[in-house]
Amino acid sequence: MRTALFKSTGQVPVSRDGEPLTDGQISSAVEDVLAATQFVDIHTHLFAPAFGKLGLWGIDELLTYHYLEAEFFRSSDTRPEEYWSLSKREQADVIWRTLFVENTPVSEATRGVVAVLKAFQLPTDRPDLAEARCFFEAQSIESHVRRVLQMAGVSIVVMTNDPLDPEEAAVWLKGVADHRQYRAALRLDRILCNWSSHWQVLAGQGYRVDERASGKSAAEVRRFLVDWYERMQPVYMAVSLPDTFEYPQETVANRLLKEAVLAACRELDLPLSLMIGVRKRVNPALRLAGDAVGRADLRALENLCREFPANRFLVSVLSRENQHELCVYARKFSNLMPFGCWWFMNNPSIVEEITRERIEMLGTSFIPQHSDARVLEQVIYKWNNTRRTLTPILSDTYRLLSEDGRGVTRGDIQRDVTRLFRSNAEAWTNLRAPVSGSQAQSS
Ligand code: FIX
Ligand code: ZN
Repeated sequence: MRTALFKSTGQVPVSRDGEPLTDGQISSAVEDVLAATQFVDIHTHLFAPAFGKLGLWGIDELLTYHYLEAEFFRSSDTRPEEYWSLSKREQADVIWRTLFVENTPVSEATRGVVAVLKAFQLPTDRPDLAEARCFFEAQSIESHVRRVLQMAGVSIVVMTNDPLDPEEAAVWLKGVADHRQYRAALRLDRILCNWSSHWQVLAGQGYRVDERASGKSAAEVRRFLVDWYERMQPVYMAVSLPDTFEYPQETVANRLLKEAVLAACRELDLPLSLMIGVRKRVNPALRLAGDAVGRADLRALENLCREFPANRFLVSVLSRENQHELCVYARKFSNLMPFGCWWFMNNPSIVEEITRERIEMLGTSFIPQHSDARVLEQVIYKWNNTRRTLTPILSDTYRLLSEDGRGVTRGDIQRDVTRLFRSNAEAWTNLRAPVSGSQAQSS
């Protein structure tokens, strides 16, 4: 089947909106519409060029992606501590040799690197990285970003921005130009999941907080969030929560969640993104590659949606077993928006199951995917894989509808794909609001 790669035509093929499509026409219409529609990438770890070295790109970063590091340790005798002592280039070389030369790159993450090389017409079977390095080293980041997002069919990328990361905070405090294709998301993990190690940073910045988050602490954290809202103009606030997350429960984190974060989100009209189910560092030796998954008790989410009907919750769960429950909860709470097939879920076999059950239970009222890209060029393979996986799913859906008695037009398909991959996200966040930063870069 032709891969529905994003085409740079920039316009949707002429639509014969009024004519119901025949079964034979449905699949190619779905493929065309997916290929020609620019998507919003609602969650990534990418950074706009103005953030300098915080933004990862190029072949060495692609190969040292923590997904590939986890796979590397399974196919090499190299011990983690030996690997961590290597330079970035040496790490990339040993991963390339082990996973792409000595073994066939059949996993999702290795095949993704192959797809990126192919997208730039680079050889995908060389014994070393010389030619690829030469190509990426010749790119200038501004034009490379434009080209990569255009190849991926992505118009807007939402970053993950941590005001308590000293390196990133310094960039924001110096003043950073807006980029029309990147928007911020205010990340709260250090506040909600590691208060004991970070409350002093806020105290040091003049916020009257203490370790037990007593007294005015919650109000002061809310003031901290509003201050960073002014700087970042985030489209949502976000936190990744463990599988053990419970609500209600008398904890400092839950008090700050309720009295500072949810209150600030209502004040600023922002959704809160909850990413639930991670088990951090189950194997610390693998560092970022050492995280795993646990099934969460989603009654915590049920309680939050019911107790805070004026808040909007943008939710992704990491356990496959939690996906069906998330769909059911989305049917019960219209302030709950499921999004993405997160991390260990972002594999075609599981994306297919999750997406089919979401369409069956939610229609088009959800956000099917995000890339979670950490390295710029990953959006190329992650989003074209999404187009490839979604084509048969949406085609089957429309064929069933047609069989059951309602014809489907290209206009229907365009409306649905736009809702799934753009307007659901835009309606839930500030994405439609123009960035009001100092100067929006022209690029
Ligand atoms: O919490 C998160 O945003 C996770 O997506 C990351 O911590 C994780 O490392 C990742 O990049 C998964 O794709
Ligand atoms: Zn992420």
